[in-house]
Amino acid sequence: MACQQLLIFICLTGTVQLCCPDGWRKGKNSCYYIGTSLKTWVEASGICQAFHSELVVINDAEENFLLKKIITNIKGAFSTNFWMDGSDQITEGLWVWASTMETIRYTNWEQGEPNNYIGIAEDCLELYLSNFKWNDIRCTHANHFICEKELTTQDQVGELVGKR
Ligand SMILES: [Ca+2]
Ligand SMILES: [Ca+2]
Ligand SMILES: [Ca+2]
Repeated sequence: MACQQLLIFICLTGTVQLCCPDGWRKGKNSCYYIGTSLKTWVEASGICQAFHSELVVINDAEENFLLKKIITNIKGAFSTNFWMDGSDQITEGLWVWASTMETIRYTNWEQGEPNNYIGIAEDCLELYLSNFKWNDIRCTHANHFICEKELTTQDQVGELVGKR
C-alpha cells in the first residue's frame, strides 16, 4: 500500500498503520534497507546513520528468518555477506550492539565462530549470505549491509497523520 493510500485508510478507519520509505522492506516492527554496495563496517554504519537508521540489530530467530526471506527474494543482487551492528572492538570477546552498547543476547553463530581468527582481530559481525549464520570478521572487510529503523519512528507518516 502506498503512503498516500495509507493516509486515506487512516482517515477512514482511525487505525494508525505505518509504512516504510521507498526502497525499504517492511518487517514486523522495522523497516530494512539492504545495501548492495560493498563497504567496510564503519562506512556501512555511517550510511545507515545518514538514512536515520542503524546497522541491523537481529533480536531473535524470527527476525533472522525474516531477513533470510527478504534477501532470498532479491535473488542475484549479492556476492557476499552483510554487516550487522554487532562488534567486540571495545572488549575482545564481549559482543555488543554498537548503536546501543547492549550485550548481544540472541546469537546465531556459525559452528566454530566467533573465532577472532588467529593473527587478525575479527571484531565486527557479519551475516552469511550462504546460510544466514553469524561470523566475526575484520572490520575493514568489504561487505553488503543491512540498515534497520523502527516503524514507530517513521517521520513521514507521523507528519501526515499529525496534519489531520
Ligand atoms: Ca531488530
Ligand atoms: Ca574479536
Ligand atoms: Ca570468524
